[in-house]
Amino acid sequence: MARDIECTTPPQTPSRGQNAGKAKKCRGSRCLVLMAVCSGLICVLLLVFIVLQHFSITAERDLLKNYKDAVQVFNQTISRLQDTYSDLMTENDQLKYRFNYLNDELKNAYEQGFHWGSGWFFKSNDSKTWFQSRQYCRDRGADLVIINTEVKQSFLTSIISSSERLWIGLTDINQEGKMKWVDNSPLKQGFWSQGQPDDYIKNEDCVELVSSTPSLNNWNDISCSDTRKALCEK
Ligand SMILES: [Ca+2]
Ligand SMILES: [Ca+2]
Repeated sequence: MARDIECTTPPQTPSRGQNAGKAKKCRGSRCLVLMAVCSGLICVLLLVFIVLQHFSITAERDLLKNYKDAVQVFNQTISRLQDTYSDLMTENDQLKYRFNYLNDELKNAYEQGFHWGSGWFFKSNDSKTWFQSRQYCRDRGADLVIINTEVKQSFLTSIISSSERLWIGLTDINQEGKMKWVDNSPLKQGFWSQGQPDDYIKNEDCVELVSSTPSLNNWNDISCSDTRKALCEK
């Protein structure tokens, strides 16, 4: 303070040498103050830099930990899904085996005749005309099958071999375009193949079931004198 006063107070009657000494002293004091201020500023800046670095490193560490946790959860989920997939594949194989076994059993039963609902179904061994096939069924106390529900249509198609074409008990031989079942009831719901019945060359009055086409669209009218095996229902 005293030195500041000395530096700022103008000399009263100084000699030339005294003035030069005092000016030198003042410049030295100012340099020291300036250096101290600069040092202080550098320290503050360093402190701020260290604090910011600390926060930055802490944030990165937290982020890395969160990332590791997420990767661990992800890996655990993948592992669980792989286990579940493996179990499902095993179960799927078992169900396929079971399905094939039951399907074979069902088809064997079909070859010999089988019960479904309240009916007994069987087919003839030889291909004959519609009337001969109907007689085959009647000789055994049955008649050509009547299919009047979607469930029955789907079931019978599923059990018939995929390459078979069988007579069913439907005809319009008495009046063209008026399909009737063998019990004389009119057709209410048909499961025709696309474009059928077409009464091709006006000579198709009896109906076959073609099992190779979609289960709800596999009927076709053909000539009654064509030969097919009979699908009988008792
Ligand atoms: Ca016809
Ligand atoms: Ca036809």
